[in-house]
Amino acid sequence: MADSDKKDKKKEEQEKANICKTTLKMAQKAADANAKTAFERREESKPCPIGGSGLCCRNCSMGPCRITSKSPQGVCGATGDTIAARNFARMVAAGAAAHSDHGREIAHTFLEAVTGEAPDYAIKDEVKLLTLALDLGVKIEDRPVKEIAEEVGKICLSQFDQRDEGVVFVKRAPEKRQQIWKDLNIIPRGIDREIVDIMHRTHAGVDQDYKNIIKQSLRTSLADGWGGSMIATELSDIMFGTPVPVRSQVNLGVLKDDQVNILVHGHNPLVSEMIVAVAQDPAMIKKAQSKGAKGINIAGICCTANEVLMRHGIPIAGSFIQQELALSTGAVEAMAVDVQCIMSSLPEIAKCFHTKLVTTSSQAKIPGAVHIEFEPHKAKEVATKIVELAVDNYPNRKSSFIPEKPVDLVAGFSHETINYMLGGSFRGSYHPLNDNIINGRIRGLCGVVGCGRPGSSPESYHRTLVRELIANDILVIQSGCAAISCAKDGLLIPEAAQYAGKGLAEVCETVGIPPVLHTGSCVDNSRILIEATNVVKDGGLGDDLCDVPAAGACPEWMSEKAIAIGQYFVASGVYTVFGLPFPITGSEAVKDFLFDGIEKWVKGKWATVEDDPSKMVGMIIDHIDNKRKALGIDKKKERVLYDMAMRRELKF
Ligand code: SF4
Ligand code: MSK
Repeated sequence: MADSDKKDKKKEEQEKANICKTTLKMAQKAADANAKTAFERREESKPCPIGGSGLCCRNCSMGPCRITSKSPQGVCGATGDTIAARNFARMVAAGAAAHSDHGREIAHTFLEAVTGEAPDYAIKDEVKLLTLALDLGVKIEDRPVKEIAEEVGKICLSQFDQRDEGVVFVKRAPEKRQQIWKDLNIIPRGIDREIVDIMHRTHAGVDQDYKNIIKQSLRTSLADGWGGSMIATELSDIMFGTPVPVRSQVNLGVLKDDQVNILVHGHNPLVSEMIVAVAQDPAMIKKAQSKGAKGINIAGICCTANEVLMRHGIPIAGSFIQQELALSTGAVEAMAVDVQCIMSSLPEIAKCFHTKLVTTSSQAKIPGAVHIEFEPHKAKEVATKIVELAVDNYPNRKSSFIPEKPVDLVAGFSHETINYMLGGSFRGSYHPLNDNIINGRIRGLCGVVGCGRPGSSPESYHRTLVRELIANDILVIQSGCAAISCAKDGLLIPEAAQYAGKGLAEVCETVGIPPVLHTGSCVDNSRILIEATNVVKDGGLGDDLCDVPAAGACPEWMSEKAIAIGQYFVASGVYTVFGLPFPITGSEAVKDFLFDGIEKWVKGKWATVEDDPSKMVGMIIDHIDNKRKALGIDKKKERVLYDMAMRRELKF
C-alpha cells in the first residue's frame, strides 16, 4: 500500500471512530419513521460551487452575477475580489446582528427587571453587578443596588446605537490592542451603526476596494465581540447567576421514558430560565403526575441548552444537528424555541410524532408551530402556558425510542470560575495558569468553537481536533455546539485528563478540572476574549492578545455567527483556523489578504483552511510553538499524533 493510501485509510478510520454514533443511529430511525431530516436533505441538495466560493452576487437586479473565467466581472464591472469581500462582510454583519440583537433583548429585559416592569426577573449576582458598575464608571458608594443596576442597564442599552463613541468594553482589552484598533480606525461604535455601515458600503456601486470592505467587517465584528455579545453575557450572568462548575449529562439519552419531556432550543435564556422555574413548581409536577407521568424533565438543544446547563445543570439533549433527531425519539411533549439555529423542518418532524413545537419570539415564527409570544412583563405566565401544553400532551405519546445512556459532563467555566479555581477565592488569579504555560506543562490555549453539520461523519472533526490538542498539552476552551460534541465524547469531565499530555494532565489533576473547559453558549465567546485578556494582564506572556501562545479553531461550522466570531478573534489578534467550506476561496486576493496580509493590520489572521482536523492541529501547534519561542519560553516538545490505539482505550 502506498504511503498516501495508508494516510487516507488512517484518516478514514479516525473519522469513523470519532463520529457521533447516536446521531447516525437516530438519523436512520427518523428515516424509518418517514421523518425527513437534514441528513437526507443534504444528500439531495447540490451546493453551488460558485456561491460556495463567494463569487455569486445578487446585490442588484442586473444580476445575479456569477464570476467564472469566462465572465470575470459582474454586469456593473465588480470583480470577484469585490464580490467575495462584500459577501464575507455581509456574513459578518448578519452573524454580529444575531448575537447583538440577543444582547439587546437581554439589556431591555434587565432594565425592565430593575424598574419593576418585568417582575419575574431579578438580580442574582450582586457582586458581578458591582464589578460591572465599576468597569462602566458607575458610582457605587452607598447607593441602593436598584439605582446602580438601573444606571448600568441604561449604559448597556445605550451601547447598541452609539453613533460616534467607541463601545465601552473596548477599554477592557490590553492597551496595546486598543492602540492597534485606534491606529487602524476600527474602534467599534455601536453595533447598529457598524452594521448599517456594512450594508451601505456593500450595496451595488459603493465600496469596491476589498481591503476597505474587510476593514469595516473587522470593526463590525469587534462591535459584536466586545459589545453586543459581551453585554449579553454580563447581564445574563447578573440576572441568572454567573456560572460555576456544575455536573450534568448530555446526549439524547437524557430524555426520560416516564416523564413529560420539554426541550428548550435556540439561544436567548429569557424564556428557558422561566420554563425551568415553572417546571419545578410542585403544583405543575402534581399536574404532570395526574396525567400519568412521574415528573417533568427539561433538556436543551443548541445554545439555549448551554445557557441553562451552565447556570442550573439542566442536561443537554443534543447539538444543532440533533434537533430533528430529538423529536424523532417520539418522547418529546413540547419543544420551545426562541431564536437562531432552529431548523425550518421542525414542524414537519413534530407532525410525525405527537410533539408540540412552540415558537416564542416575534422575530422567529415558523409556519406549522404553535406561537406563544414571550413578553418580559409576563414571562412566568408565558412559561406556564408552554409547560401546561406539554403536560397536557403527555397522554398523547405513543411509542418512543430513547437511545443509549447519556454521558457525564462538567460545565460552568466562566472567567470568574477559572480565576477562582486556579487561584482560590481570596487570592483569585490567573497566575497559576500563566505559570504553567511558562513552565511548559501547558503548551498553550485553544478556543474551539463551532456548530457541526449533517453528513456521514457528524461531529468527528470537533472531536479529532480536540483529542489531539489535549494530547499535546493544549488546554481547550469551548463554547456552543462544539462543546456539546466533545461532551458527548466524554471529554468534559476531569477524568478525561487521562487523554491529555503529561503536563496538562498534571495541571488538570491538581486543580480538578477537565482538559476541555466549557465556557457557555456561542454568545459567550466574549468570555474567551476576557479569559485571554486576563492571561495578558497577569503578566509574563507578552503585553497583547497576539503574544499569548494561543489560537482559535472552528473545524465544523454552519452559521454566519461563526464567521463573525472568527473575525472578532482575528481582529483581537488571534490566529484562527477554520474548517471547510470557507466562503471566499474563489478570490485569491481576498484569500491572501485574510490568510496573510491582514496580520500586518491586526497581528491576527485566518489560517489556511484545512479539511483535515489533524492537519489543523499541526498548524495550531506550530503557531503556539512560534509564540513560545518569541516569548523565550520554548522547550522542544515532540508532537503526539492521535492514533487508533488512543481511541480504543476509550470507555465512553
Ligand atoms: Fe451583478 Fe454588480 Fe449587480 Fe452584483 S452589484 S448583481 S455584480 S451587477
Ligand atoms: S447554537 S451558531 S449551531 S454553535 Fe449557538 Fe450551535 Fe453554531 Fe448555532
